[in-house]
Amino acid sequence: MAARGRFYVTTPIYYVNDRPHIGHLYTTTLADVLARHHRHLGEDTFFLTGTDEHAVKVVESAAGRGLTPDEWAARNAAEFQRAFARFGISNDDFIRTSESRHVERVARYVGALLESGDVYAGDYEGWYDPGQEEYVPEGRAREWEYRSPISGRPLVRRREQNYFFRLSAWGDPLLELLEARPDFVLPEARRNEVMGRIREGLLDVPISRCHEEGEPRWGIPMPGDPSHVIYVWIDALFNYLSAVDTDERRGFWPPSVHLIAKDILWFHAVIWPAMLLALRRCPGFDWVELPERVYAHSFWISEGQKMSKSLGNFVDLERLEAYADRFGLDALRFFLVTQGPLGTHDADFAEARFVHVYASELANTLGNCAHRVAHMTGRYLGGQVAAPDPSCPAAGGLEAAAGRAVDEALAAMERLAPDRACAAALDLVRAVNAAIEETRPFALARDPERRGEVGTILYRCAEALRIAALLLAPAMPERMAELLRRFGAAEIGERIRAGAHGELREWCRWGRLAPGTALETGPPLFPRHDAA
Ligand code: ME8
Repeated sequence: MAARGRFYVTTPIYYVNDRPHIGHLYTTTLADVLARHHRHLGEDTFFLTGTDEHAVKVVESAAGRGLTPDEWAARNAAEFQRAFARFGISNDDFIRTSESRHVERVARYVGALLESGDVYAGDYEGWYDPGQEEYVPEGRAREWEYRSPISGRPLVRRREQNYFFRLSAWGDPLLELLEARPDFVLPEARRNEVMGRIREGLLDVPISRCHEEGEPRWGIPMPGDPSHVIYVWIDALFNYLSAVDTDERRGFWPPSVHLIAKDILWFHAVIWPAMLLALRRCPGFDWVELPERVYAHSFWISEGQKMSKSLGNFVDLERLEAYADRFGLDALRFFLVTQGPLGTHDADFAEARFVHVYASELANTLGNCAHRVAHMTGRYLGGQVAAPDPSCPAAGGLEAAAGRAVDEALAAMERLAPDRACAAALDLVRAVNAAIEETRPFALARDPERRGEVGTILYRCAEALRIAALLLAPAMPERMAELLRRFGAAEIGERIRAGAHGELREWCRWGRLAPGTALETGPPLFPRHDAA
C-alpha cells in the first residue's frame, strides 16, 4: 500500500435518520487521522464518508414531519456535513446514496450480478426485525426469544418474493481469503469470529424489498423489475465503489482500509467481499479487486453505561461541542484517538477521564515542555536556537530517541494504531523533559563558560519537540501547526493545518531546525483547566 503511494480510506456511511453522535465522529476522526498522515507522507490519498439514505425509516420520519424523504434526507445529511466540518474532518468527498451518481452505478452493478446469475428472483420467508430492516436466521431468532435485541420489539414473520444474492456460493472462497490474508479483517479476534460464523454455513441473502403501493418511491429500483427496490444494505455497501468509479478516481481502488465498528462487521467482512468477488467476474469489472483491510473497532460507552435511545445518553454533538469549546477541538480529537475503542474493548467517555488525560498528557507534558524549551531559549540564548556542538554529549540521546519515535509512529500508523503513534510521540516529549531534568540547562546557564553546552542541549530539545509535533499533527493539526510555527516551521504548519500533502520523512529529518531560528513562547498551547 505505502509502496504504491496510494491510500483510500472509508468510514461507514451513516444512517441519515439519526443525529450525529460520538460514534460517528469517532470513526470519522480515525479515518481523518489516517488520511492526514498519508497525505503528510505524500501519498495520493482519498478519504470518503457520507450518508446512507434509503432506509424505510427515512420515509416514515419524513412523513411524520410533513416532508418528502428527499427533503428530510437532505436536511440531515447537511447536519452530518456541518458536524464533520466543525470537527476538523478533511474528507475528500461526501457521498449521499440518493445522489444520481450513486443510484445509476448501483443499478449497473446489480444489473451485472443479475445477468451473471449471482442475483436471482425467489421466495423468502423468515423472521424479520422491522427496526433493523433485517432478516434474522432461525437459530438467532430463537436465541433472542423472537424479539429484537436492539428495539425489544417482537420479530415478525415475513414472506416475500425477493431477489437474492447467492452468498452460499462464497463460503470457501471467503475462508481461503481470510486464511491467505490474515489482515483482511482486523483485529484478529474479529477475523476469528467471522471465520467461525462462515464455517457454520452461509445462506443466500435477500437483497430487495417489495415497493409498497402508494408509498413514496424511495430506494434504487431493481433493474428490470421496478416493483422491487434494492435493499438498503446492498445499496449502501456499493458506496465505496460508486464514489470512485470515475475515470479520474478509479486509480484509488481498492480501499486501503474500511473503518467500521463491530456492529456492521458481517456486512463488511462477508457480504461485501462476496459481492465484489461476484462482480469481478462480470464483464467490465475485472479491475474491481478486494479491499485490503476491514478494521472493526469496538464501542464507546458513556460514563460507564451503554449508549441507547431508551436511556437517552448518547454523547451527542452538543456535548462534544462543549468539550471542544472548553478544551479545544484538538484536545477532543486527541482524546478520541488515544482513549477510544480501538481493538476489542469498549471505551468509556467519562468527563473525569477526559480532564485527567488533558491535564497529564497535553497541558503538563506536551504544552509544558514546549513552553520550557522556548522560554529557556529566550532567557539564555536571546530567543534563537544555537548551533549544536556535535562533540558535546549533553542530551545527545535525543537524536536516537527521535529516530525511534519516528519509526514507531510510522509503523503504528501502518498497522492502524494511531493511538500508538501518538504514544510514541509523547514518549519523545517525555524524553525531552527527562533530558532537561538530567542536564539542568537552567543551572548550567549561570556559568558563562557553559553557554555553548546550554545551546546544544536546547537545540536538541527543540529539534526533538519539532519532530514530536510532526508526529502528533494528524491528530491535532491546529495546535501542532501552531507549535511548529513557534519553532520556526510556519510553512509546514500551514500545510498541516490545511490537510495538504507533504514529505513527512524529510520533515522529520534530524537537523532540519536551522541554528539561528527564533523560538516563540506565546500563550499556553493547552491552557490548564481546573478539574470540574
Ligand atoms: O450502520 N461507538 O450506519 P450507522 C463507536 N448505515 N462507534 C459507533 C458507535 C459507538 N457507540 N455507534 C455507532 C450503519 N458508531 C449503516 C452503515 S456502511 C456501508 C452502512 C459508528 O449510522 C461506527 O462506525 O448506524 C458504526 O459502525 C457506525 O457508526 C454505524 O453507523
